[in-house]
Amino acid sequence: MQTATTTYKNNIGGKLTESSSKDYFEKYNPADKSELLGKFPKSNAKDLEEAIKKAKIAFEKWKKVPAPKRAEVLLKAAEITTKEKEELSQILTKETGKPIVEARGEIQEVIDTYHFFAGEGRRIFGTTGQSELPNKSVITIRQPIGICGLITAWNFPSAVPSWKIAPALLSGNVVILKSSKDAPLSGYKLIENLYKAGLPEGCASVLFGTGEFGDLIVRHPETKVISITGSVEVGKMVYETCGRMLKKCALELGGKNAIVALEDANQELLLDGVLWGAFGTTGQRCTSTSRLIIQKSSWSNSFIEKLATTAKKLIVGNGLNANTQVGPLITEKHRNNVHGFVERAVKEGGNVLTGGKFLTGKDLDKGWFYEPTIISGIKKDMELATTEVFGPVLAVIEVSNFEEAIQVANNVEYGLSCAIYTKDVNKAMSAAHDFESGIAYINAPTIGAECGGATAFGGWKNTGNGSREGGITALDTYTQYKTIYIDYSDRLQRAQID
Ligand code: UN1
Repeated sequence: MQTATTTYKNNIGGKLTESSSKDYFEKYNPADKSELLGKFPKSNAKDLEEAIKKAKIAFEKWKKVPAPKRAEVLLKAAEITTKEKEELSQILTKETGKPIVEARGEIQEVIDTYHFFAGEGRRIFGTTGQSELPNKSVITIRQPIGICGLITAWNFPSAVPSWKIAPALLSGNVVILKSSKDAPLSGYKLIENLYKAGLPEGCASVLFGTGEFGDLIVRHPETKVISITGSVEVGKMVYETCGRMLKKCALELGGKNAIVALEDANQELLLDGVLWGAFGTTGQRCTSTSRLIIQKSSWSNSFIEKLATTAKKLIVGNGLNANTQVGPLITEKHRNNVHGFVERAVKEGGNVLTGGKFLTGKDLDKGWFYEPTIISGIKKDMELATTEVFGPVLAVIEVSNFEEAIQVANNVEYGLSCAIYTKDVNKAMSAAHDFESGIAYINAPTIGAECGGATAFGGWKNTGNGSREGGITALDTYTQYKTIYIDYSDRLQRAQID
């Protein structure tokens, strides 16, 4: 059946506006490459100028709205998202290929993020200090910064933009989102729902395009904060530009995350954890488990065999089928990239225990499906042990003891998420402290970060530049401090002199 294709427009400050480029790109379903999901504008510099103009005007008003009032928009948006959860999840599955249960999880993450930051509207705490002088007070408050340029990836096109949008708006900023060209509709829906929730005109825009367009946002002198989720390579370029412009910048980049399995691990728990960590979201999370660092033991060989036979049974297919466990890769190009890693790993001496091939067959021919892949015999310095694949490929690295396991886990340029499976509390806590990563898990895989007060999402080393998302520390990206001195002595008091 032929259905009419929707041609989407830029949403500039709440108004659907045709791009002055009059040019469009097409977005297809990765599980069914014949299904065109929509045409999206190739936004250009003129569109950005328009969004900036509206954002500047909106900022002057929005920053003066009390934070608890700003929070009400997020609460309302959470309510709307809850009502539309199923529809938004279906869109997400069609755009990214992720299984529908995972899509529902991601939309829930948007709702949770809105709830959490709405609560922060009653806090956004600063600090109070003690003056050195009598009859004088000192307080430090947080204030918004201005227009925030938000650039996000296709793998979490709803949740990750919400991690940026919610704290940015809540603290009084205005935002311009570039939705990823490989998953543009989810970001479009996020902005649409914020306006349905009562966001004033101009406070948010969504534009579309490639990295080149993203670069225009980064370089624009009126964007005062840049937050980007993407590759290390792109992150370095963005950081350089922001550095030259002294612009605030938050980077959330790649990962090469490891599960360390010690000889006393609960094997059943480990099996489930590794499968979920490595093949959930088809390995396309920056937190995906891409290395299993396993201590040689009486059971390690049989465990690795069992892991491979269980991975082979995972149901790969269209994420809209309720029984699908693993979806497709996002594009043909990405599938070729992933396969390239496998081929090179084999050349370097890796043994493919399962997978390593494109999946073919009736429905599988329709999309970019790839077999869940496990490769053993990987040594700590090989490409597959050190470079992010962003696909369903798990490298198995055998080690002799706990110390070696930690060394191998840390032997990468990235530092996002590491996990340890053990019943020994001393080793578990030592590992959690010694992992060079922003997130550590004990007896749980490397994926599935939550949002809320105690949580902070972000990485060490080349995974980022110290900023955090998802929890209260996200406010550090979107606020600047001001220290206010109140002198009620009615006389000149000279600090450090009188
Ligand atoms: C990402 O892949 O960019 O912790 C984010 C997780 C998810 C978020 C992943 N909540 O796995």
